[in-house]
Amino acid sequence: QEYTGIKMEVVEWSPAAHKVLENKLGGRKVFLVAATLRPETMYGQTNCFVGTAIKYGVFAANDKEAYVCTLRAARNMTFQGTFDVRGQVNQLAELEGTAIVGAKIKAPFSVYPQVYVLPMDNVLPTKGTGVVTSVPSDSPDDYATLMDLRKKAEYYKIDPVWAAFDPVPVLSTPAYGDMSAPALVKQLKIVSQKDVKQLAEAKELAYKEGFYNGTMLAGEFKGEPVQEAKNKVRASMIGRGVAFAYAEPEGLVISRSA
Ligand code: ZZB
Repeated sequence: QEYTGIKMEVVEWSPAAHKVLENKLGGRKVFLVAATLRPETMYGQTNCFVGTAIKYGVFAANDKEAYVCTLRAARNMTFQGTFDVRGQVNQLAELEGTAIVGAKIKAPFSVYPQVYVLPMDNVLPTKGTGVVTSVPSDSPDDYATLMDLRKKAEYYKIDPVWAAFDPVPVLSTPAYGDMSAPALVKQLKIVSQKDVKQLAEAKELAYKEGFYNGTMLAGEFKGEPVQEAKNKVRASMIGRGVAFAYAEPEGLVISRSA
């Protein structure tokens, strides 16, 4: 599975995370790394998700940068030229998902330059980096979760301000219009992130329609078919240093929809 690792620089930590990280970073900038298969949708990021029951590490990439992801992902990265020392993990600190929630981060290429980290029930610790960037216009899971969080901010222990960025159109498809996720959530009568079965189906439909029939509505490659824009956006992000290739070894990929 070839993902794109999106580097979301932390601008402001929650007080809990700040306390844990004090004196541990050696002056490094810290980035949450989100693994995505849809780089062309990054224009529509409204937030980022972590799992509240997941433990994350802060790993030194080099003298200037550190990445937040699962230990499992960091181990994979050590063999992919992501860190300056090959085969070796240099963990600077450990953070609970709950401590990362509320952090303010940069969302590269998004129409919203800075967004917040929110909790999601269905983040798998065994897939990608354990950090998921959220595009509620085109990911049914992200849309359903964002709506849950808005409806029950107190229950999810979030400040409503963190979930206030609205979905924006990124690509259009003949079947689902300008925003496939809300269209599919409605069509399949999905009411919350707990509807995992229907969400898996919605994801499949959104993927296929977006990839084969989608046209870009935002960004550098506006007007181009998604099939062509996908790798161009990826290359553009990598070229600007806001993303890198991240692969998952075959056979170890556990899909959320499996
Ligand atoms: C942004 C995005 C925009 C995504 C979209 C999807 C969509 P798959 O096909 O099952 O491998 N993801 C990544 N890591 C995790 C994780 N640990 N737990 C839960 N979800 C995760 O799914 C790959 C996608 O699942 C990734 O691409 C990421 O969300 C999420 F418009 O990144 B995506 C129709 C989907 N649209």
